[in-house]
Amino acid sequence: MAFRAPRLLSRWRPFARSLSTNPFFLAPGELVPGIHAAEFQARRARAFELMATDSILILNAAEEKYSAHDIPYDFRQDSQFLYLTGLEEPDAIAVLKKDASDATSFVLFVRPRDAHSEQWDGPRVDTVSARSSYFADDAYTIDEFEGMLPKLVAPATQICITRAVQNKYSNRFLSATRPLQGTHSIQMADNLIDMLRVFKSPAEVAKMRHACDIGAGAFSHLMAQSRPGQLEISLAGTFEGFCRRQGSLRNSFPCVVGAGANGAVIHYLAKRSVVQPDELVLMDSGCEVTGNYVSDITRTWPSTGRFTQPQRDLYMLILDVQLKCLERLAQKMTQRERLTLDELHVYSVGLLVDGMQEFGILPRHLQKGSAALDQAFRKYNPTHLGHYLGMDVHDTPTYSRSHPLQPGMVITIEPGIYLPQNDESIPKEYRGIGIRIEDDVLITETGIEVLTKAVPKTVADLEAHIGSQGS
Ligand SMILES: [Mn+2]
Repeated sequence: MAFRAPRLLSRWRPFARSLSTNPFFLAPGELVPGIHAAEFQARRARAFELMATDSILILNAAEEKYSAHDIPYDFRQDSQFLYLTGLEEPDAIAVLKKDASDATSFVLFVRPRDAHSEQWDGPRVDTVSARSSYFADDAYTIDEFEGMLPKLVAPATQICITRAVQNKYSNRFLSATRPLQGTHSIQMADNLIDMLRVFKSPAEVAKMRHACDIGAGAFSHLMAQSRPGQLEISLAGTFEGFCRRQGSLRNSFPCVVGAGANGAVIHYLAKRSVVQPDELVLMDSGCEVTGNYVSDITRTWPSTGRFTQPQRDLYMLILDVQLKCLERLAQKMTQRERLTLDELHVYSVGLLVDGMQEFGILPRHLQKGSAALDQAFRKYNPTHLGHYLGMDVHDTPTYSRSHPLQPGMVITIEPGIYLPQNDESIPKEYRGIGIRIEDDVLITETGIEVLTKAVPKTVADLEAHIGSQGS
């Protein structure tokens, strides 16, 4: 079935929300809005199935980080920890234990109650609620972890841990596990959890849809107000303000907003320039809703709402490649045929290379499929077509992109081109142009659903939409 380009909304629609609805409201039994404690229990049951007999899996909560004395960064829970526990507190450790007879238990270590700290920072989950609300079989305070760990481990127990952000583990965890390093093998088990996380449950799909709806609404909103003379950082601010108003907790990553040649810098975070007339603006941003679920969207548009000819040439190429990739994906998924992200990437590179040779950006004499042509291409696009998306932006990184795509997965499709201003080997009119178009796509039982389709991307829709609302 051919992919039908979605009808695009010319104006963003605010989400209807009465004063009584709060996106942070927890229904009885939920640990994260929309996700019941029983779902976390079911996830642990699946993790136990994948774990070896006589093994334990130790999960560390994220640590609180500070930007200056006494000034904390916004706390974001470690996604592996959150996925299996539902607990959004720092200073916690979860242990999933499967003993030699395959009996399983879930042990939580949480912060001790502390009236002084709780007066400053709010109430804590204690060992009682760890059992009653989080369904821990056993619960202790975090300072009991070092003493308890040897009791959870038999001589032959396989110890599994997960990656820490920037490989930084807490001193408590390091000193508790150090004595075991001589006697036990310690394995990284992220692949085990990634294997589960890559498939989204219905509750998770609803969270992904929520993050994508808010992100898409924010893009449509800020693009309608976009005009030359704006600071790059102001577009980021408009995005963030819209998302916070809709109940998004934070960005999924710092906004990338690049005007003109800044757009050719793939992860341009500086945002220190002013948008000039006849420049393209490349914006890559996403938001996060409760439970760590994120969106990741990129659009590129002309600052005045009108493309120059060279801009239009390249924009049409990238748009065409993006639509063809979506169409191929839809076809394969509808027919239940095998397709991987890597295969779709290779397909997109073929199309991009053809177009870039046509425009004289890549040497026309280089043979299709040759190493020289591939190398030349990578100079202007070193990125992959897409990645898995979920509780992290570059989600489930241990789950290979050579696995077939299946229902329940969410991926990005984001072809691009990045032509440096100072590269004299490319035609002058194309120098300093950066373009990427990125949508988030859910694989369904019957095909695909583009979760971010409400954001304009065709030339006609962009021309009608950019600057259509004053700010
Ligand atoms: Mn992306």
